[in-house]
Amino acid sequence: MKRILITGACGQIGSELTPALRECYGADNVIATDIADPPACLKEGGPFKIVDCTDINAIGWIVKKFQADTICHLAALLSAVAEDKPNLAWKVNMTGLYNVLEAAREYECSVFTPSSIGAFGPTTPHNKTPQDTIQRPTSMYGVTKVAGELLCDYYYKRFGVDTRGVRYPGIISNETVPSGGTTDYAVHIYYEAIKERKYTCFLKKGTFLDMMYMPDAIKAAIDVMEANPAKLIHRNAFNVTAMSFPPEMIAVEIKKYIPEFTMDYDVDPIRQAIADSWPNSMDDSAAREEWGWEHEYDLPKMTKDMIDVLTEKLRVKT
Ligand code: AKB
Repeated sequence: MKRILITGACGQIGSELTPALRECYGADNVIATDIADPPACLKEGGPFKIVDCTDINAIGWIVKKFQADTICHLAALLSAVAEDKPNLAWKVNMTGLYNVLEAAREYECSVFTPSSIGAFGPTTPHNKTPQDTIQRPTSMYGVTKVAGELLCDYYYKRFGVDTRGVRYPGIISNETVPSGGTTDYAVHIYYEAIKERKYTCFLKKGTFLDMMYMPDAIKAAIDVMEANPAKLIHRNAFNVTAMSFPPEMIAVEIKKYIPEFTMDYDVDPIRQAIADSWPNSMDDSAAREEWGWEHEYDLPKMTKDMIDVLTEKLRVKT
């Protein structure tokens, strides 16, 4: 039976991965942690503790006290905010991961931690980006993601810690709005389309990026953690993707449900430069071959679901 500790549980992924793990493994076996106060559903759905992963003693203490055997380490700063606050990004993304790996080594836990398309850079092949390829990112976020991938490989090889991970693309979801990321526009656009019938995009037309709907992102995390280790050639940082599109393609899909929707552009040079350095589309065949990764949602199916869910949710709120 697993005893899972989650860091960054109040973030975009954590707020949906936590209930999914509680459903799979039992609410009492999954402790959510964050530095932020949790929403009621996280607090009431199972154990919750305020824990700062940059504090090595706090992480070690909670792992020991909860008798965790698995850590899902999600606490991290996203790309745009990391560019704005590189010192803090290093502290949260690198010190936080190091502390988690040390606790995992001491208390014999396995670790799932996500990497990102941000681990690639301008010299990486942009189309069908291979699993193993050039990784010379030019953002602080990317630097921490590549270093994190390597650190996880190191802890596996050197200390036998069962580390696993995926390189997530932009994740689109309707529970918690992401902030500080480059792919956030692909979430904001749905909220604004429903509320305002218009959206101003901070990335320019033609900017292709890999994306994934949250239910697939949750499935990827659980499937890679459950994968048969004997079949894994890679361990950390599997490319996983579900779709690739530029902003104008989401707008076309949204217009099928909201015909009066319009989009214009006010490009943010920082986020545009980050997006331009990332792949247009990744090759995720290693994940498909080694642990049977399969996505369910493409752009039309996701758009229908996002519009249905958010129409209901935003109506309730107003
Ligand atoms: C970001 O935009 O920073 C993240 C990511 C792709 O890692 N969503």
